[in-house]
Amino acid sequence: MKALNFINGEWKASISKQFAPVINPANGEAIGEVTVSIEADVDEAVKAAKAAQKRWALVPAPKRAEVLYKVGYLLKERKEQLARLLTKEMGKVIEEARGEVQEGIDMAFYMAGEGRRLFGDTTPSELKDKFAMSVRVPVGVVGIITPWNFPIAIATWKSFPAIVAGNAVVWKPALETPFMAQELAKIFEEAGLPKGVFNVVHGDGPTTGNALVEHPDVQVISFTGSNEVGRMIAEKCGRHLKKVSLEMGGKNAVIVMDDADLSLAVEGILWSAFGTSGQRCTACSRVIVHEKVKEELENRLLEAMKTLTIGNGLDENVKVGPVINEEALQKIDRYVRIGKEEGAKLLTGGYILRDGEHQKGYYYAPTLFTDVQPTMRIAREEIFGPVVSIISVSSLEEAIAVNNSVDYGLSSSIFTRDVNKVFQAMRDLDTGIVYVNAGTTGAEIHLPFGGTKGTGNGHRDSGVAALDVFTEWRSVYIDFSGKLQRAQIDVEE
Ligand code: UN1
Repeated sequence: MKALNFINGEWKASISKQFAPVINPANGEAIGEVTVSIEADVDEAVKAAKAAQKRWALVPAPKRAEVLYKVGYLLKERKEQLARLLTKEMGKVIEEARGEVQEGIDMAFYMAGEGRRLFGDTTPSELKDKFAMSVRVPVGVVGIITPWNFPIAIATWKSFPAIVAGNAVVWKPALETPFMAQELAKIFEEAGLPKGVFNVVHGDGPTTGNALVEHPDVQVISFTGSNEVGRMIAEKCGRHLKKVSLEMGGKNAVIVMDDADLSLAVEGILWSAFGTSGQRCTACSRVIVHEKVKEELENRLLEAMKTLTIGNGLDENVKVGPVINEEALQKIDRYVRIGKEEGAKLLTGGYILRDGEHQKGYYYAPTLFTDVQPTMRIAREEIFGPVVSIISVSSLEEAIAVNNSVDYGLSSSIFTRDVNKVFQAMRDLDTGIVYVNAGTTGAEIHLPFGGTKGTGNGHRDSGVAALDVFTEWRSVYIDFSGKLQRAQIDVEE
């Protein structure tokens, strides 16, 4: 299998002629290769996008939406096939891969519906015989840069609203997971999207991603990835006065109060901490527990973690798949060492699996630390692996303060049966997403997705909020008085 660039409706290798191997993290085997692009490829894609966008913007939005409906049906038809390929290139277990493709399907139908809305506002004018309104207009060429952990869903959150709003897209997927991009481009092609409206350029961040960020004809950058890279992109976009939307991870906590349903809390923690092997921006990596139920929760968690079968995600019985590569394994392991050095108590896990069938892939044992202090690095920094830190508190106020003490603000959750605590948490937890009696993962696509503080820069993916990233407001005044009416001057006192 070869992943190629998709530029102006044509499949082509990069001018560089360079290819990189694509590795299945479950067994270390190469499943194909991907073309590695340079600036000239990006420039070609942007030029094509720029020309196509002018025509696309003139297509009525409900007609643009029809393409998205077709995309939705094609995704639905191919759900199983796509999910299997996704598991092979990224490693997540098949059930979650199906869930990820489902997110894309949901996003297609949701955004197709927006094609008949794209609401503006009509506002009273201060003057007689005059209409005032604001309408959404497309921004132009949108550059999308996405990570490997959700190789198709995140791209749909960004490209579907961009396209329905009348923009053209140049997408740089992660080099680790190029085949989902390939499949999405094919689907757009089959759905009849005009050439050049959706383009894919494979490559690395420093060259290909950077070329997109620096290109003068790209008006918006929408990025999901690390905080470090996001900040660099924001600086560059700032210099070019380019609109930028950033989603950069989290240090998400589940709060368990002393009145919580502990069985439910254990299920919620297990799913959101070890699903996708902890490699979600929304993954639970802290458990903030009331001291009265700490020991019981720990025991129940330890018991439940024994049921986590680890292996190749294509096996339906496997609950935890591999992490993406050796570098990720080493990073997670480093954090475990840091945790031990900081004085946290390791309850289980804390090692790389090197036995039998695990030997060839990249597997990390689900890991639980307790007696963690909120100031420790393992409680503050994003590990992006199956590692959870338990922090004990004595009140809801303290739990909220600990939750809010990190630099990130993506997702949080509280398990409690007390309605007053629910509302207090909803008001005071400083995150873009708050769950009550559920884990920290599982955001639905018709709600805004993103966070506060180091998680982002105030924009949101998904939901109707995504349209704010991909449109500009145009204010229009229509005077039918037949006279020159001067605003602020010709007003009756
Ligand atoms: C991510 O990890 O970047 O809410 C996205 C969730 C998923 C999306 C996660 N729907 O966990």
